[in-house]
Amino acid sequence: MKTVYTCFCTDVIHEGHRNILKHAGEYGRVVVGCLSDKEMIRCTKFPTTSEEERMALYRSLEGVDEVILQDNMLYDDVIEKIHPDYVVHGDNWKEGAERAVREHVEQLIASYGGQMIDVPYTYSENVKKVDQRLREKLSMPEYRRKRLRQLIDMRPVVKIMEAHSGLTGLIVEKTVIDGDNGKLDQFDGMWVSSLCDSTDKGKPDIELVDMTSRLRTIDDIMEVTTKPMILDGDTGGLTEHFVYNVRTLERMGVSAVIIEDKTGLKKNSLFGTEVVQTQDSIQNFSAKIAAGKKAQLSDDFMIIARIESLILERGMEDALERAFAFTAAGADGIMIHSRKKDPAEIFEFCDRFRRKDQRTPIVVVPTSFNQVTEEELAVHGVNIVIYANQLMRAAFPVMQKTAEEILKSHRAKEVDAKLMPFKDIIRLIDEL
Ligand code: SPV
Ligand code: MG
Repeated sequence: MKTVYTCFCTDVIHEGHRNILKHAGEYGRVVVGCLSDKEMIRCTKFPTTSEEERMALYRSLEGVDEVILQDNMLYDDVIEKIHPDYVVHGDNWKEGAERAVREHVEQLIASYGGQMIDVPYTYSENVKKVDQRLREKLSMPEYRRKRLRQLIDMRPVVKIMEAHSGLTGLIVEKTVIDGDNGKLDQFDGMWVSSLCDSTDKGKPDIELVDMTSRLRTIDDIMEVTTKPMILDGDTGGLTEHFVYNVRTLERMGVSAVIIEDKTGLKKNSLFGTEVVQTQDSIQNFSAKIAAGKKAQLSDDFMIIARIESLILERGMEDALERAFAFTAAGADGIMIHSRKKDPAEIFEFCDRFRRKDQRTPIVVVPTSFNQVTEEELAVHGVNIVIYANQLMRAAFPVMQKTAEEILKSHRAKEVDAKLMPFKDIIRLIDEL
């Protein structure tokens, strides 16, 4: 009896999966692989059920002889283990980012005479509806909110990209690449930066854009995405206001707010000591964190304390003292910021913090020290890397140049070849 293998990477079974099983059954004994959580999240599919629940679901299906866990999206582990005679998959993986995976699997099984079977993908209304419902489920506050904590446990480093609108949110949500190790890769979530949110509104980053307006941006992004969101909460404002905002953010499904230990008129950290900025006292800021934690209703929401000592050149000892004090006050994570070109002070902070605290997540924003890789940061104990402003900085010069060129040419013909056709942009946008 031949062995037929197919990998499922879903929480919900629809007629497309049943069709695959039907085809598979015609070739031999059907083994279904359940893609592990850690690999599933790299393919833009976040599980809403556990590996055990998914395996039980697959086992219950007609035409399934055995279910195993697949812990490598490139199939190496299962192929080595069961040497399937056939690998069956929907033919949608012949295109897009998944193509490289298919090619890899084809090579692996060809080495011992195995064959690929590409079943025509089921593009039915019902399949579309099931996929859509799954996405909608993931966008619900209770699923989205807890996803950041889940990712911190699952990923060597959680990769967060800035989004300041529905469209940039969609870019963060949907951009998938064939990574260097042949595996698919993507961003894990979004950072709603005060700098980019303010800049997009043509305003300075001084807490002038108020919470109502920030919530509007959050909602715009949330309406069209499912990935977790970290809000740049500036100083958190008055403690009396912060406690209300914590509740609002939780209710909306935001996963974390990062507040910085500054007080008075906040200026962007990238200005450092070139402008007047006042750091809050350890006591006041600890009280703000503690009040926020007390106000919080869900278990998943995170309040992360951002330390500005290195930005304001107050020294490493001050940064560390604050980190331990803020953690003791209840902070769920520490963000350490620096505007040095070199990551040395960030590494030193992380190493020294980790000597005493191996558990509290560390967040960094490598805008200035941008030569550092995610892997190097992870070695020093960093859990979350935020790319805080790159999408906005990428778009702005191109928009400005385009405006200048149209003015110069008195028409749009000259710029047109450099622009993306609108039909390619709207491909990102889902229709109900
Ligand atoms: C932001 O993105 O608004 C930040 C990070 O707070 S930084 O601009 O580096 O201060
Ligand atoms: Mg900010």
